[in-house]
Amino acid sequence: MLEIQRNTPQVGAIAEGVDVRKLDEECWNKLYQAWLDCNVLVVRGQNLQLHEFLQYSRRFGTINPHPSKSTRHPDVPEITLLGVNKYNADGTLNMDIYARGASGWHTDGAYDQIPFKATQLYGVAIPSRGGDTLFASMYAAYNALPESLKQRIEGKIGAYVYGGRRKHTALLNPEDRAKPPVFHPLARVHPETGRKALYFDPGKILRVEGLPEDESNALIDELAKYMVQPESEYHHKWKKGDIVIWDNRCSYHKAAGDYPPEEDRIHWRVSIKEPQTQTTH
Ligand SMILES: O=C(O)CCC(=O)C(=O)O
Ligand SMILES: [Fe+2]
Repeated sequence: MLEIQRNTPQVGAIAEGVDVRKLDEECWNKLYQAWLDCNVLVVRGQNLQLHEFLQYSRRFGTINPHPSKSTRHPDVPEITLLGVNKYNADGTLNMDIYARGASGWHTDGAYDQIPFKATQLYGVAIPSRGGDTLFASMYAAYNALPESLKQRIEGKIGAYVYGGRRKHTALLNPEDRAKPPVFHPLARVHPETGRKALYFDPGKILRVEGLPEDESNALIDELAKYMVQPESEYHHKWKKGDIVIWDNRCSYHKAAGDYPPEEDRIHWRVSIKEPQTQTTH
């Protein structure tokens, strides 16, 4: 029987006692609502083939192949493989693969005009220690801003590219590295919950539109201090067979990136967007 435990007051719901291949409508509605309420939904104990993971993922929206072509599954481009091909030809650790998602708190897909609604991971191989995924709430970040800062960002637009100010594009093919920026408001109302969130990503933002460069950088640094509110954090400790989905419209995340490199840590990942007709930005 489906049991959902809400993990912290703000982020993380853990569901057990359900097989996502055989969900009735009532269970699905409960899972989806828990996800909207808690930003991150964990479903434990699954045993899935690739096509079953894709089928379940499509219930959340449209799956888009990730722009990092070299890390796509060779036969199924909608699936990104995390933690595969971790070693370079000379035997050194490829940090772009090993520490993917670990360089800072972020939200996925801000470099797209329609950013990712959700990212969903399925745990295929889990190391004996380390390798957690950390989450925090963008609603809590917005609520924690002083009133003056809320007013300063109201109506302000951020410009984003994949590599951000550091131009970190190692996982992109050369022909995909020079895309023009896209634009998103810094304070964003979630299209399904109606709650306001601080939407920005220090690793992908280029500038805040309409500000001189030094002021833009100073504002980005100031906002970054509020991204992670301690009471809104959830640290997920992976078990094989876990599915974890996070809402990129209202949560930040980061890989801990601290597992023994000689051990496998492998996930299947899908990037999910809102169907075009539902977008509000
Ligand atoms: O591997 C992880 O724990 C998360 C990595 C990440 O940032 C992502 O998949 O978007
Ligand atoms: Fe990420």
